Amino acid sequence: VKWEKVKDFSEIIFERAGKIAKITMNRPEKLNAFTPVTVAEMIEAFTICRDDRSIGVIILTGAGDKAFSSGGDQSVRGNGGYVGPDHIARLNVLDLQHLIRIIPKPVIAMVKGWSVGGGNILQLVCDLTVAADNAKFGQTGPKVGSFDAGYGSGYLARVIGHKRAKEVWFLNHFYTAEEALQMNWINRVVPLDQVENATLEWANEILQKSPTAIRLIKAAMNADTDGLAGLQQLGGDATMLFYTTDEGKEGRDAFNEKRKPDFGQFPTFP
Ligand code: 2NE
Repeated sequence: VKWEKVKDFSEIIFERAGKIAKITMNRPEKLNAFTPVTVAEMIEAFTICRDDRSIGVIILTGAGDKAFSSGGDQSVRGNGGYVGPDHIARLNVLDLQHLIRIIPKPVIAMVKGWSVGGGNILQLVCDLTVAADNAKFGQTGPKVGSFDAGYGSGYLARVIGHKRAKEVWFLNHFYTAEEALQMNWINRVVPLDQVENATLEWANEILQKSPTAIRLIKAAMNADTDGLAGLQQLGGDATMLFYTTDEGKEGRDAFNEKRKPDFGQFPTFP
């Protein structure tokens, strides 16, 4: 596959090949630990993917073979969050997690090497995970004075079960790709040299399916775990579809034409 750069960034690489976009955290010397800049760039790239109708699937990965991501860069952790060039301490990775949940297109994590801390939560919130056989997964927060009490714990418990999620967080062990697969933490394990092909194979299979069906399935599954915020997303999708119907347009047109709407002309389905 031939990747073409979409836009220049300093701490990520943003490319596409046809309808597939690839966002790569690019700080391999720190095992792709993220700073506020890395996260802001990822938010921008995901937002471009969201708005671009010609992109159907997004792959999130890390540069090199040693790591997907080792989480928040501890060397820029200040008082109350991670500090970037604007000197503001922030946890903008939480906004990125939410964006990955609501973006109405499948996001596939392609994991090579370490998937740790806040980096592993990014893998968790992706819709699917394809891992290389050298991948290792774990949460280190309590070792380094941190934790993720949002998706990192509640959603992790939904995915791998409460006992396992507490084990992960209380003991901070690392798990091999095979072990993570057994725990239903990830979807698929392949040899390292085949991980990109395997990920692309799934992305291309998904691209053959109805994007609206996939969008609604993603929103419905997330609504089950995301409470009102999830229902808002699913409800927004219902509104979007309703806007495309003659019944929806009748309400808009009647208002603009200063007449009474005639909704009686439309069928009600059982
Ligand atoms: C991942 C792990 C176990 C790998 O160990 P190893 O021995 O294979 O590599 P090494 O030598 O530790 O790492 C290579 C270089 O990357 C840096 C290291 O300091 C080292 O740099 P040099 O000594 O060569 O200069 N590096 C690795 N991870 C880093 C990080 N997160 N921040 C800054 N530099 C990092 C091992 O590297 C490890 O345990 N890393 C730390 C994992 C961690 O605790 N991450 C933060 C969790 S908290 C979080 O992410 C978070 C959250 O909980 C809530 C909200 C937002 C974020």
